[in-house]
Amino acid sequence: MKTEVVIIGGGPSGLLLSQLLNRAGVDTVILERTSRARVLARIRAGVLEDGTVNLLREAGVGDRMDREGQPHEGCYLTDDDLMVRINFYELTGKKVMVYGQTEVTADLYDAQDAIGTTIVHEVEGVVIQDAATTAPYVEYTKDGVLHRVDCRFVAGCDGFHGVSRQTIPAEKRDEFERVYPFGWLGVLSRTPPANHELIYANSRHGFALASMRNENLCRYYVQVPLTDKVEEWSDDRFWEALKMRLPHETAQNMITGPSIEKSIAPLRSFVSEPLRWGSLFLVGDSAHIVPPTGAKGLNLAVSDVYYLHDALIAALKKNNMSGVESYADRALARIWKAMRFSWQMTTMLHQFDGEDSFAAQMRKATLSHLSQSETARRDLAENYIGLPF
Ligand code: RFL
Ligand code: PHB
Repeated sequence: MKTEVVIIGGGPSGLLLSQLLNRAGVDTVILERTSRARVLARIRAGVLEDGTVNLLREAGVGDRMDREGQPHEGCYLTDDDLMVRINFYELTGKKVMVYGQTEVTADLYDAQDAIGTTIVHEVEGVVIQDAATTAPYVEYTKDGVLHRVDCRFVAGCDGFHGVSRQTIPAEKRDEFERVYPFGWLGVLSRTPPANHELIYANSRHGFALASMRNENLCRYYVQVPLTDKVEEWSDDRFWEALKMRLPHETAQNMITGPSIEKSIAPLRSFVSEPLRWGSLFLVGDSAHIVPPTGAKGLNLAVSDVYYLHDALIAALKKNNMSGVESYADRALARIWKAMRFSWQMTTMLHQFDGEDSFAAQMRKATLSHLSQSETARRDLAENYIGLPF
């Protein structure tokens, strides 16, 4: 096979990149390790930044999002019973969209089907060859048969555990990492939301988040020790822990029900540089991970795609390599700011094991300051709705 761009990974970054490139007449092949059904079964992000929403529309995949997604003008940060509303719309003129990553991915697969792009599922043993040259190729095995795709560029959209990042020689990579000493236990339930907007809750019992997908589908999280197992968390135990962390009134009025999904995810901040190695580019989770507290993971993957699609179209259609040359710097400048925001939100809202009594007072003071200072709220709002691409 021969194509212009091989995309490793058929998650949201790979699919969106393929969608934008094909619409501009650039030919792609996506290689995905699992089945489409498994990609679509992942419950992950829920909040889309303003820039993400616009790029999805531009990619021709905004219709269902605009019909079924919920624009949110604000969210709440709480500290026991103190509720601080961050009014994004008043502070920045922008909103976010509550629309699940699962739906975004489903819309992208439908759009790719309509264009008729090549997506090869259930590939094994992907190896990127000659990445440092201008004639790379990718080998993979499918149903026991070895295949080869020649191309001009390779986009590594294969997530944190993919092969793309590892293709860059270890001695050429700088990795920056912070592992947090807790995880998030997430539950999905067919119940009406506890509140009409998201609540990020700091409390003496630890962090909790009340989020949603629609009027009858909720996503809730509580901070748990990394040693906890999902099996140790019955639905009853989960609801009890959640209610202790949310403001009293919200907890009292909340409707609970059986969980339809329950999982624990560890929290980490991670960046690997460089993002480019010759003809190979790292995109999304393959290059960076943020803790979910700022709702930035998926949105950051989308801004990488924005920079890269532009660069590849210019290179392939106009023989202009300037975007390719500047991709890493442009993307990293935004990545590090989202890293900072996600780390700051995580630190402001979580209890750390073995912390001193001073730390809890700092969280309280930060939330109290937010409640009193419009400047502080504006800063948070600007970052939450997403820094410009
Ligand atoms: P993905 O979604 O991990 O997709 C990568 C794809 O590559 C495939 N793959 C390979 N394919 C071929 N060959 C290989 N060797 C391969 N290795 C891997 C995988 O099967 C997969 O289909 O990365 P992408 O596209 O960069 O998208 C990034 C987002 O998915 C991610 O940033 C967010 O989901 C992060 N994240 C969250 N972000 C938010 O903004 N808000 C959230 O609430 C939120 N919750 C989460 C999350 C991530 C989680 N993870 C990673 C476990 C909750 C969880 C549990
Ligand atoms: C979610 O709805 O899954 C969600 C929302 C906001 C976050 C993280 C997760 O910050």
